[in-house]
Amino acid sequence: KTYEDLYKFSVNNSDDFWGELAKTRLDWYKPFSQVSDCDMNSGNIKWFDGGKLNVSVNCVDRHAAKHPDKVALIWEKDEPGNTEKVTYSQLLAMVCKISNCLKDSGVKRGDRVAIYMPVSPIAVAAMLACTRIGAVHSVVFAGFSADALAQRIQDAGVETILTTDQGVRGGKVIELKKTVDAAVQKCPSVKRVFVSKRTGENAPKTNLDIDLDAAMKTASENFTPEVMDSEDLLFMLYTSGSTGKPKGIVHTQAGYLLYASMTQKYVFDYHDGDIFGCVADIGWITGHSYVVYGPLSNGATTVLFESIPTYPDPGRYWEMVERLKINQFYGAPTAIRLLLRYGDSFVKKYDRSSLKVLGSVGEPINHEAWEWYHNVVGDGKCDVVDTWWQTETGGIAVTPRPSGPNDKIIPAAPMRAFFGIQPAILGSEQEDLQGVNEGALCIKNPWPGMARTIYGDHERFMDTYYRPFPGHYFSGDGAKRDEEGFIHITGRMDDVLNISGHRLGTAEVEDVLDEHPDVAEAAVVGVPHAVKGEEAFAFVTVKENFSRDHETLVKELQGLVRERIASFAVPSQMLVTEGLPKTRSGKIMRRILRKVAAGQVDDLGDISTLADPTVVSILIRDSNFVF
Ligand code: 6R9
Repeated sequence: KTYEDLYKFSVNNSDDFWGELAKTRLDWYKPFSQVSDCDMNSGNIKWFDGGKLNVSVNCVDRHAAKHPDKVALIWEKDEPGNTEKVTYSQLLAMVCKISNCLKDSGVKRGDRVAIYMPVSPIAVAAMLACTRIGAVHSVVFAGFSADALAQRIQDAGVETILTTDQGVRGGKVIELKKTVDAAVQKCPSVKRVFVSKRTGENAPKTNLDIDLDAAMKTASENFTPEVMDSEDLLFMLYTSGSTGKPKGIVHTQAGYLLYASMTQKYVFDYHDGDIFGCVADIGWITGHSYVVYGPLSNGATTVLFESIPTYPDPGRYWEMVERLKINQFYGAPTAIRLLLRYGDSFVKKYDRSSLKVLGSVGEPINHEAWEWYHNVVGDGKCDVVDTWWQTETGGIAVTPRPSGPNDKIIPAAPMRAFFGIQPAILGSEQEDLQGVNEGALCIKNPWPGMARTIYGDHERFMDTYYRPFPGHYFSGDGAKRDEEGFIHITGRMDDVLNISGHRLGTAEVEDVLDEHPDVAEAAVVGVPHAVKGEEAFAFVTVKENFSRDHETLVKELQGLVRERIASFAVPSQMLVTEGLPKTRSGKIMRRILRKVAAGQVDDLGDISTLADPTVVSILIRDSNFVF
């Protein structure tokens, strides 16, 4: 059968397709009674109902039984060449030990557990231990501030946190335990903080601390896995939306795992024995699906990259590719754009002949970066797969591969739907646009990896994803279809920025800026940036009695954003002005602000609907004083 036949079968006979795969690719305690039971109008979604399984068994035990000495994890620590390997049998022992520690301290099935750790075997084992005991993990990126961590702890009612004393990235120490302690101050729900050693420097201690390494030393290497239902919660992961409050996206056991497993294998043409190198942080969905669950469910060797692309120099990725003989490399366009600026020599001095597939994820990849990735990094020999997907889709949804062996790949577009996915481009009248067209990127049919809800807020889930285009999942992205039917992504349609692949709601930053006692109103827009893709540009108006200098205020505001959210969220430019452009109904006209931010003040477009057109000349005058 051809690829086209198989794709058609997967969408026309979805239950047969996914049912057969679930039976053969996952290990079950009890078979499921129904493949899918999904209603995209009510948002009630069930896959493999009635089935019972355990995710850690599927990711570890079954491989440890077959090939105990196969390497599961290669930890590429911050210092280059400093790797640690963990075999499947060692990983199983670690997972069981942590499971025992969690259970002994009172963590139960269904409890939410926060993980605030660097990319490391202990973090992966902690995630898997949660799945083994049936707890729901919420991994929080270890670059988020104490306030951002506290917000996520409170929203999920977290009682248990796992962290390390410190982290190290690019040679710099990150005070993880200190940050956790500051967050816990605001979170009375927290009962215990497990701390593992990363640097061994003197991290602060509190009476909630449990020394994880010491507890693991005496813990048993056996732990009977909890028998989970297919639709029990597996994990939640916070991501930004268009309001100030991040959303706890919920994924469940069987559907998510099968989808991560299938996409890891077929998008990257993964074969037994390959070394899979996804350089994402485990704090993002890419780390969940393609550092942890996808590769491990397939019994692969997966690389855990703790460092940054330019440490100790811009050859880091390729030196690592040579040394670890990586076969599939999966990274972000922002890193590719950064590295190409340093020229080809940092790439060419390393042997990259092991590489077969190069993946891109997180944001649109521009043509220059795509060509460089293909021609220089891959020597023109590797497939470059620009993969489009989201925290909400669980795994890759639109991607050039899999496809027929002679099917072409065009630069800088995700092109084709993955098996079982029927993308649709919808217009402003909610019509399904056919042929060459541009509109809202939706998915018409349910798939196993789709998110089930927003933790504690199913109404927001429905409002965001299912009500804008009834009967469809709405991604929030725009897309166009070309003459050959291939899909291109045009970018977000909502107020969500993408800064170096990090999703950030403009409203999140505005909320923080508004908190400052001198700020009357704030509006944040995105401006294009050559390396980061986008940057945040903030406009603020001050209260009437404000008389201090603007530069000091801007510094204070930047500090506030760093403290409340994270460094990547700090607006790179700010303008303190006297008024924001608004419509008569009081809506801020972001379109105008985007133009001012981009320096295109001669081309503001239609300003006839402004309540007070004089604001525009004030903005233009003030735009000479951007900090
Ligand atoms: C996996 C991940 C999702 C948003 C998504 C879109 C953007 C991701 C992309 C892409 C163009 C690609 N995005 N991949 N845009 N081309 N190949 O990144 O998840 O952090 O939830 O971000 O990222 O805008 O809606 P997440």
